Amino acid sequence: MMRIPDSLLLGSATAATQIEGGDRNTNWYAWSLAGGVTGGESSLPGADHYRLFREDVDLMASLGHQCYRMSVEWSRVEPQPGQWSSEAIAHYREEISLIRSHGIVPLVTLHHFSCPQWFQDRGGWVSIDCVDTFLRFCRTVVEELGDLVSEWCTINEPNVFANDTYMDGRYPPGHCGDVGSYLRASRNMVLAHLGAYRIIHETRAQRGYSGQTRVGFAHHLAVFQLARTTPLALLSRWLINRLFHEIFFAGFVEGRLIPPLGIGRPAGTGPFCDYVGINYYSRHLITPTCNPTAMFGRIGVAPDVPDERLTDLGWEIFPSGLGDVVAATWQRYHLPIFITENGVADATDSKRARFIHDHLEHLLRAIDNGARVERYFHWSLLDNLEWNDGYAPRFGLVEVDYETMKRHVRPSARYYRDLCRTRTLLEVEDD
Ligand code: IFM
Repeated sequence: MMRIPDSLLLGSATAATQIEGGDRNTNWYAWSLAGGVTGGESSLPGADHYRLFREDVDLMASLGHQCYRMSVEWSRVEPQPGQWSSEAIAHYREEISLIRSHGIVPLVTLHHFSCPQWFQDRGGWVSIDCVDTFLRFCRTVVEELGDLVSEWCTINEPNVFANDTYMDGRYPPGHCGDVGSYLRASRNMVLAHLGAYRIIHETRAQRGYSGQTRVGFAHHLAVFQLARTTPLALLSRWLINRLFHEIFFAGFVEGRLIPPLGIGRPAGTGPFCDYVGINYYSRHLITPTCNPTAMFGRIGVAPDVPDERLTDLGWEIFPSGLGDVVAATWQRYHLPIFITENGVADATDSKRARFIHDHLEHLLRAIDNGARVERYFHWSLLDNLEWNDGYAPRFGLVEVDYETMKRHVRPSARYYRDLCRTRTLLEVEDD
């Protein structure tokens, strides 16, 4: 059985809007009221974590987690432009202190798909002053929480966010095929990351906060597969890769704007990232199209993938892809890697333990081959609001009964707990 090196901390990840509940200031509240979530569900209940956070932190500690990725909700901390909520800040201070009291290392995300409604009303990530507005929020959060948090994630999955907001219409304000906004928002998020990187380092240094400051972002990396390697298919994959992966690697990690985002180095010389965060879920089959509003390719699943290798959302389970994206990212940058997300929608919990085992197996092989991977955050600690897909997809190690908000530890969470405790990739007992 493979050993899990001590340098790799194992834990779980969540995001505020998906679990906290009770926030009417987030843009997801209005979006859900307007029917943006499947079945007319509301963002309001979440998993009631804002109220139950003490219980949830105890739960993650009892499950042996060594690190925890969470986000702070911008709309709670800054309910009106430039007005800061002392209640929200005190809440997050209490939650993070509790996490640390269990010896769990927190990683805090500053932007995870949601924003205050007022920010969206002003144009969101395509507005003229969005970067400065976001940086004002970042500065306040780091001033208020920076003594408790040394590891930060500026922006979660800028590629998925820009795609689902401006190309696919799934996230508020729901534009479809708006290539101009996709590019403008992506460019603004690059600039926001570069500014936040500097602010977080400067603020923590000026205030003498302890712990090594580490700032990165969470990049969603997909494996793209072609049915046939025709010249058109190869071109299509190149274009999708450029628009979905490369412009963000260049911007966030290298501090470079590359076409079609722009040209140049807006923030001088680096570094611009202390680690690269990878969110990995699946492999996608690309069918070429000449349509720029579909990024020149339609994404799907190969027809020969059997049911047992599909998640409840119909995504292919493809564990070797994690090893491949980690190896490629390590080769390219030689920066520490955090697996900021990896998980499966699996309501019956029949696939999750095997999913964890197989992905970790490929991750450990990549580590054996030299990649420096320091965190693995399983997505997710709890069942949660899967954005426009509502509450039906179940990503949690811990099941949430949405009628009672009671938590039930799934068998896979116990399996994962045993990995955390034994530091060994234990075999899965299949039924
Ligand atoms: O739930 C999301 C998360 O918010 C971002 N990454 C992918 C997850 C599963 O779709």
